[in-house]
Amino acid sequence: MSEQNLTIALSKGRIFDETLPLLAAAGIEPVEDPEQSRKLIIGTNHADIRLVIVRASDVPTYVRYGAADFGIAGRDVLIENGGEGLYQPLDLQIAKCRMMVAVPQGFDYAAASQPGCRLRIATKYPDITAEHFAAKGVHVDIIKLYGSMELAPLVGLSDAIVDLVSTGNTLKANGLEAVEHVVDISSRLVVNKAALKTKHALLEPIIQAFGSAAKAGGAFI
Ligand code: PRT
Ligand code: MG
Repeated sequence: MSEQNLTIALSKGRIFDETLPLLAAAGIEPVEDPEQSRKLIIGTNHADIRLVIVRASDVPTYVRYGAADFGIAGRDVLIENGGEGLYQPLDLQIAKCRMMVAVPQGFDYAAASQPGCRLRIATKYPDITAEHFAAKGVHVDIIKLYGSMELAPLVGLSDAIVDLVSTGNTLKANGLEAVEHVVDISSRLVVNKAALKTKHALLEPIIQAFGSAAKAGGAFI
């Protein structure tokens, strides 16, 4: 009998929802729904496995420091805020979307993004944005925002935004259009490196179950 416990860091919303079938495949069922309960620590049908509910961008931090043994984080978060020090064995192919450049409909992006041009971009992802435009030879003034990026070009804060797009409905509702692809995004399993060794017997079957359940293209990486 093992006396070890496992703590899993997840964010509410789309990642939690899309992780439920993966947890089920590993025989893990949360006893409460974080959308209904205000609790941040949620038990499961296993006395030794619990979930902690954190902001999406905080998942890597909890796992890196070992406050959670593993978690699930978007590739956007891992690229921008750093996935260093984390073992990333699986692309789960959940919470998929695309990071795109978007502008007000009718804005001549082709002309405005010639090499040597200067653009003002609002985004939650300054590092990814800087790298994208540096590769194109376009100068950018980056304005860091924490949400509602779609508003920025509508009120003259920026020429364009770099944001995540899934259905495209949010852009459309705000008179914006996607004009350039930056990177494809999906969510990954991130595992604390020490836990991988010390809790290997507990973790390995879960990682395997997630890998098989993420059949829609889930890939060991
Ligand atoms: O919301 P909060 O500020 O707490 O944090 P968060 O936005 O980082 O978390 P959350 O739960 O909203 O997203 C978690 C992860 O889901 C992200 O890190 C992405 O990897 C992934 N994901 C997948 C998305 C989307 N699709 C997505 N569409 N994250 C955000 N969006 C937003 C987008 O920013 C835009 O505002 O949804 C809007 C666009 O959606 P459509 O369908 O209208 O195109
Ligand atoms: Mg959000």
